[in-house]
Amino acid sequence: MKKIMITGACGQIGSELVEKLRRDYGTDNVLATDIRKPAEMTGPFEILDVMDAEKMMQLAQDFEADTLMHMAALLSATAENNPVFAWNLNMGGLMNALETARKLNLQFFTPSSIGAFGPSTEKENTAQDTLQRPTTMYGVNKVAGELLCDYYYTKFGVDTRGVRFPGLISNVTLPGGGTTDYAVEIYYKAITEGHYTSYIAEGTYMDMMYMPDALDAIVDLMEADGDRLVHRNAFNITAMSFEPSQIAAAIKKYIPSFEMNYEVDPARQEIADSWPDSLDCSAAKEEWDFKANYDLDRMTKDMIEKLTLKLKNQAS
Ligand code: AKB
Repeated sequence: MKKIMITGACGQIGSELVEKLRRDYGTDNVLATDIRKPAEMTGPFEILDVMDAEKMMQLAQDFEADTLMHMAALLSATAENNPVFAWNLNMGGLMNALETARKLNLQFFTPSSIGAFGPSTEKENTAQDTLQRPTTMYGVNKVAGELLCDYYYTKFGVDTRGVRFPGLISNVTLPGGGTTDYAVEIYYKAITEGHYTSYIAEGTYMDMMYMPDALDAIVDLMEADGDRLVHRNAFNITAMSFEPSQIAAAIKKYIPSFEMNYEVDPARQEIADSWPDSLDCSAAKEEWDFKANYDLDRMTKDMIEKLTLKLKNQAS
């Protein structure tokens, strides 16, 4: 990767990915694109609606990109509220990005998700290759996306790569419209209000990962020797699996007065119930040495330190 173009650069992953790639590869070698202009951004930026195939191609060509990272997508809860728009954006955007990669011979990354599994998949230690019958529009998009990326590799030789992300937790950009968002919101509320009302029920396990591990995983996979990759586009990766009372207990270690109660949102609970409790990520370990450095306690300590500082600075 020498000249990298990113779609969805203002999103939860995109905003931090741009910063990391600019640190690693040089500011001018990373073109950030999004449908809206960010409040702050130093370095190349262009407005791009991923539905605009022509502009996507033109921007990649003008930038002389050798890599395209397609991050723009609607998350699970938003997609479920607007399935037709989700299909059009998630699949239309992905097709435009894959065609750009094919025509310009770009290395390609796009994320899949734990949402690519459904209620008939085994819940624990979910295998890399297993039954995928998701019951959400987001899941349907993710499975179709995984297959499309495989297709572009086998049919056209595009160097497509991807992971199935779990819920991602970060202290920089808030996620929007996901089912796992509670695991980010809880830290903000713990610091600002000392209290959080969880929309996910006690006992609901989902895989999670701290953003620094997610960013390292993207770069490690993109830099991995292609000859070692058997799966390419949909590697299970995870760092931890927990349910709401466990994250609350981890926060209580650092904020002893923190309290949590529950007001379950049936729509997001149904999505969470259809997803795995924990993933088996042995294929990612074997094929490109995936590892995660943050467990729940280490992440919680870092989140509370960094967020406290950030919220204090914002207030002053
Ligand atoms: C969501 O909750 O929709 C995402 C995901 C797990 O893909 N965070």
